Amino acid sequence: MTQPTPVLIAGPLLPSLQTAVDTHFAATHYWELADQQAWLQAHGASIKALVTSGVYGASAALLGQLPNLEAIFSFGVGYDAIAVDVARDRGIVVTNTPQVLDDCVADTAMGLILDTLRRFTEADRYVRAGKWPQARFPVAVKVGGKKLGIVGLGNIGQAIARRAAAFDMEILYHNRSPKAGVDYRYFADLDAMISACDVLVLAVPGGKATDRLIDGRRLALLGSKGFLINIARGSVVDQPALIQALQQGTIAGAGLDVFEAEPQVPESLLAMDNVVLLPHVGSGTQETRQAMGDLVWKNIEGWFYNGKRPLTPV
Ligand code: 8YV
Repeated sequence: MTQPTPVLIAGPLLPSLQTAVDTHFAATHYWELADQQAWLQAHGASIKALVTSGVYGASAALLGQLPNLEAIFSFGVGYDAIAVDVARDRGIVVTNTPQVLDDCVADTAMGLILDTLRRFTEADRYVRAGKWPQARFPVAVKVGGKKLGIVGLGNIGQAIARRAAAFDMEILYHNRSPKAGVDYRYFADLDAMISACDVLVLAVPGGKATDRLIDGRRLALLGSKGFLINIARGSVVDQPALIQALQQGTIAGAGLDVFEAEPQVPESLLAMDNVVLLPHVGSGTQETRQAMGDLVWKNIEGWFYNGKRPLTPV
């Protein structure tokens, strides 16, 4: 009988995925190891695959201690936390979970747009605090008719555009090149789009190419009536500059599902009423997380049981 293949699991997975990996492989739970360094020195060379997520990632340092790694299977679409350059150089395949989460992430973006402009969460706090009998809650900002500027019109960006169009928003977008088959207004120049829009939504991948793309100067272009929505990565925004812009009224408000150093959210943001803060729940529904887990498993199957043919390599 052949021995099960040794794999490393970076952190706790969706239970059904974890059970599948534990059942079919000789799986080591990295997060449960008392001495990770000692374990890597003794056993790192035996590991053929790493199962991880967009959150746990796979650092260059970790990959350096897995010299015979063949594949990295990640739960999540974003792979900015995975050292893909190192993987490419070594011929290690990396897979992610595209498309299956587009709808839920776009729903989250739309929810943040509605909540941030209409101040629903703030209004909920107002009712709970018993303030309604004393005074009416102040009026908010209408969503319909506003210009939505989408940075990154990939699958998620397009799903956001479709939803926002149904709310009668006018769609503008900035992308490396115009998208075929859409009639939204294209801006080659990001600054020009930010100056033209009322609500700026970030739907680009994280990583070096987009690091602090939205800085203090660009927030000033968004303007005192403008709103920022981020469902991409905290790294895309200069967070201290955002906090300053919110404090000084340089922009009107923000809806954030992602932060610079998750799960830490600065006190200054917690103290503000004109921000809606979510704990990175963009893809977080039972259905979508199951679909993501199923896709991770299909990639594992494709690699190990179907001639090294993963379904969704990056
Ligand atoms: C997380 C995400 O990866 O897909 C992504 O890129 O940001 C999320 O779906 C997920 O929460 C991982 O646990």
